[in-house]
Amino acid sequence: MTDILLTHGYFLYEDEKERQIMKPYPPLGLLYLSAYLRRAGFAVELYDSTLGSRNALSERLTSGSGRVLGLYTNLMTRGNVVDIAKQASQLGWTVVLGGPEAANYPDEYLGRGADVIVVGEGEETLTELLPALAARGPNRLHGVAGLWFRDEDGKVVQTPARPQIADIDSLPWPDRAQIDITEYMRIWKVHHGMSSVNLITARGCPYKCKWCSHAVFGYSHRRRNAIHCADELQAIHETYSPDQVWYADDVFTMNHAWLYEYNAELKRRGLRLPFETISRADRMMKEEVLAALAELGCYRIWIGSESGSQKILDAMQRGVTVEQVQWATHAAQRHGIEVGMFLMWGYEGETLDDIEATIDHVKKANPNVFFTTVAYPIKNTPFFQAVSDRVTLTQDWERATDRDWQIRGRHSRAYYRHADRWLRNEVEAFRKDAADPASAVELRAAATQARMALMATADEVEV
Ligand code: B12
Ligand code: SF4
Repeated sequence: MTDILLTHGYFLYEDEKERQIMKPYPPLGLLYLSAYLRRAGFAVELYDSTLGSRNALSERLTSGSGRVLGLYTNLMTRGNVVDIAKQASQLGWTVVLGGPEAANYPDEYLGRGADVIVVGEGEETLTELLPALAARGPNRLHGVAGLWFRDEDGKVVQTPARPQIADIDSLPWPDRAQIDITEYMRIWKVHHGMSSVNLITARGCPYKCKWCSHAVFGYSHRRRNAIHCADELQAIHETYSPDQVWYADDVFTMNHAWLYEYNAELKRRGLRLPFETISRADRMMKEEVLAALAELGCYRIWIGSESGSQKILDAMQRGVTVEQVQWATHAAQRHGIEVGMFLMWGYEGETLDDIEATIDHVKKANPNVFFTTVAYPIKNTPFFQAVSDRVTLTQDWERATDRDWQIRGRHSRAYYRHADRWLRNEVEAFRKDAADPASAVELRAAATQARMALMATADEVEV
């Protein structure tokens, strides 16, 4: 009999936006758990909802023959997780939640089908929790660290925090054999002409950007041994032969000595797989780092640029300067690496001047691609704490996400849509200036119009 059925609440085929993008990746957290629990002797089943369907999962839950359901949660999948947890609970499953979202809302989830919430890394906690559940049920778990649960009187209890896994090299690699990696690769190939597989070389980030969730790994940064990472990459190459990989680390270039060692090891093996990854500009401020990235096969790096206003970057506690982002962008491009940039509108204190500074910054940096988002306060982040007395949800908690918080006094979503149009037209005009001056004039007119529309909505604020 299965000791635990692991799954999550994300279904690619329900996600219209992602169906346009079609760059799905396997759920690494669940794959890590599966590998660890199997090694410890547990019978683990994994249902990968990304490529599955609600009906198939529902049938699996109905067919019984399981005892414990483990669900990964993040802020986007709340509604689905609640539906699955409620159904499973009614069918007699003990429902355990983990991942970055559940521990932010213990009362809410425990009141909606969940029996236990695991805080932080799941490997060691589940290894202790599964036998404890079998022996004592879900209401007498006081001795197991890293949990939220309800005791026999219905009181919500939090057990002491579990220390983080000190040696992450002791962990087995993600259990990729349990899911259909080739289907992910097929989807990639059909839509992008290249197949891709993900892996991570470190856990956690020590930086303190105020809007970023550190719910799982805290402020630790634990890096895997470069040789072990090279072994995993080689195994991925030999087993699946993807055209590229994605290092899903928080900050891939955090440790330069590690980067050079990894590069040397891959060179020694003659292994070079093109890849995309994410980093911070201040960790890319050396030509050698960019040269190593290029040698390793990095063809695109994503930088969290967030704002072109130093005042806003400082308010975010980002620890980066506007000039660093511009330098790192140009330097990466010089080394043949494309730059993708993430930008954020509407952070606390942002004024029209700051928006203008951001537009000016994107023109100066001129990344190959950029995405914008309106800042949203994730529960238990310093940003959330700062605005917590001004936030409201206009929908039921279980149908909303942390992206739906309205912040009293902040500009409307329409205002930021105009900011976006202004930015895109202005940057496009700047790019066309020399080659196609006529379209640059048109784009600039559209930018001016967007700016005026933004000014016209300046008094509309969230309530
Ligand atoms: C890669 C990544 C993505 C990829 C995901 C693709 C994929 N399938 O891998 C993409 C780019 C698509 C993505 C998108 C988004 N992401 Co993202 N992402 C990450 C990132 C950088 C790494 C994820 C990862 O692989 N981690 C490594 C594994 C080992 O860790 P893990 O998954 O947390 O698993 C461990 C524990 O959580 C726990 N655990 C996990 N599952 C379970 C289940 C059970 C039962 C138990 C007991 C324990 C448990 O044990 C695991 C092993 O220790 C994380 C940050 C991070 N470092 O984790 C952000 C992160 C998860 N993303 C985040 C966000 C906000 C998003 C978006 C909402 C962004 C957006 N605005 O659109 C979207 C949501 C997408 C969606 N529809 O679900 C936030 C989540 C915050 C929150 N409270 O939910 C994070 C934490 C970033 C941050 N620091 O703020 N993301
Ligand atoms: S945004 Fe990036 S650099 Fe900042 S704390 Fe989060 S993971 Fe670290």
